Amino acid sequence: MSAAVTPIAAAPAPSADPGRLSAELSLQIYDLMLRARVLEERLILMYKQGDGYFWIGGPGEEAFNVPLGLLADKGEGVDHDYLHLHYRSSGTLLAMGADPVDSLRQMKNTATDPYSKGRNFAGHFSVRKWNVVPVTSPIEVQFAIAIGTARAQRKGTGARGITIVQGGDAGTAEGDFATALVWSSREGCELPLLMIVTNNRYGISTPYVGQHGYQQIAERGKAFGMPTAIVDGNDPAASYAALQEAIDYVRTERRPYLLEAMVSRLRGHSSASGANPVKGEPDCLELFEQKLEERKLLTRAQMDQLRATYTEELLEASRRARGEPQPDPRSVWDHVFADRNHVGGEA
Ligand SMILES: Cc1ncc(C[n+]2csc(CCOP(=O)(O)OP(=O)(O)O)c2C)c(N)n1
Repeated sequence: MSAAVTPIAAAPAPSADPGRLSAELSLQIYDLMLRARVLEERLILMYKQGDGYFWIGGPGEEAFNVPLGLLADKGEGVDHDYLHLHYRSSGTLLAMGADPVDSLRQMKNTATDPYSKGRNFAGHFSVRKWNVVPVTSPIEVQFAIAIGTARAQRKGTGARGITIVQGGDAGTAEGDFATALVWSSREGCELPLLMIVTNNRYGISTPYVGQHGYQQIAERGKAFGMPTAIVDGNDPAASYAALQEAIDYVRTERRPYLLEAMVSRLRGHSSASGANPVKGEPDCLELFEQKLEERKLLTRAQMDQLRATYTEELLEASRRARGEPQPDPRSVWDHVFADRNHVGGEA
């Protein structure tokens, strides 16, 4: 028996006037964007000074990732949102209330790193009490993993939370992305899954045009009957509005939604490509600062002062992190599934 095909939902257009954020929300978002940027700058410096082995992170994604962290319903279990994030999600974590010092600990691989106990590299968050599922280094696998939590929250289960999964544009070429499109949209089994693609138009050094035969990744959602939207991820007001609309839809309808945010990559791919400032990319922080000045919400001097304060605080914190202990070698088998008796560890 052939099932009726659900008509393709009209894509909610990015709002022509994404709305001005209130003064209070503007200042809150700015503060978090600035703190996220200064954190990434400190992490890069730590890497360059030999206090870490690798850097990857989110300079250029703050205007989108901070609103995401503010809008997600934070908590543990199916009644709250599950977040399967990307390795560029520092702004989201800070907006959820993470302590930036914990990112410094992860960079220094200290035993005090709460995300991986000194075992993973920068940006690989994991927070059980907030449903932040461990960030993976293999790209895009989070899109297949997210199906699991979304199924636990599907219509009929009574769960109130939704599942949010985020990855980059190049990763969508992996089968995991198609898997998420298929599994989330099956008629009668739709999943409350918000799929987010933060499109910086590069996969390491592969340009977008060299990999995709379509203009926008969001277009792929239309074939699966789900609403799609494209947003300027360098604009926090537009991002906040687009995320609010997408999250409200998934939460209420318990069906999937594909949101593509156009973002910048301000320090290149990672430390592997130097992590140096990149010219010619719009900088969301600078653009937002101009708006705040125009609206007379902050002066240039106040913003400079705030930046200097956060920079100093994180310099101090990085010195403290440097003195914290490294993991005890005997803990190497903790938190892994492997049975130490079968892999040659101490009995
Ligand atoms: C399965 C897999 N293949 C290849 C890699 C190597 N790799 C790491 S990041 C990356 C590019 C990812 O680009 P994109 O998905 O656009 O995300 P971005 O890093 O640009 O945010 C690649 C190919 C990997 N980590 N995992």
